[in-house]
Amino acid sequence: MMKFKSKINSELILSLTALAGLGIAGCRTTPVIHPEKPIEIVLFVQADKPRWQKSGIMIKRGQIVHCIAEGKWSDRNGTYGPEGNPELLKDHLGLSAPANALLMKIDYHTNTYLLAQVVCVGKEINVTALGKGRLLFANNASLPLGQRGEIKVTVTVAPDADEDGLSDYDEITIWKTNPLNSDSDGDGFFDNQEAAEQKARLKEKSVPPPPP
Ligand SMILES: [Ca+2]
Ligand SMILES: [Ca+2]
Repeated sequence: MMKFKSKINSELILSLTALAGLGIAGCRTTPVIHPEKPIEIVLFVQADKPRWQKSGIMIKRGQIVHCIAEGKWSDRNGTYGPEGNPELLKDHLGLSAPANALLMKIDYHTNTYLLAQVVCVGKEINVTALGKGRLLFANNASLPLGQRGEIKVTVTVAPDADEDGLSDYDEITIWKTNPLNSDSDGDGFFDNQEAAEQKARLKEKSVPPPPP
């Protein structure tokens, strides 16, 4: 059963966008919709480099950074995936990160200070950027030397005009919600909550029932 009460088609969204644009023209922070499909960027993160590695990707505030990491790396204790070894918990840059885990952060400069904001850890991440800057990756540098291998990371940076955690592209093409309204049907639940709920339901259905 579809939860969404209002299915807004793309044409209507474009009309609404035009109206919204007229209504708040002159406002300094008028959000702009980017309906085009975001580009995926593939890069490799080395396991034996303890420093933050540049991805060459610039992030703006409000964009969604989707990151999928795959592959393996090892240290003298074992071989791990991007999620690391959850039994070796370390306090890393204020995060309780699994040892050897892939870490991602956005770093940006002001006039005199370097501000580092660690945004996530793990093998699949979807976060909304709270600041702008370069996207950097690192393994967990708190492990002893001797790590080797690399992990392939696929990054998609997608604009999110209403900052509800769903990209403009996904709202228009998948969820049929309004990319300028974080609660398109006005029922008090944000679009990303409703999308996550629907995804979970679809996943449940795809799992075959246990044998009798
Ligand atoms: Ca959105
Ligand atoms: Ca809603």
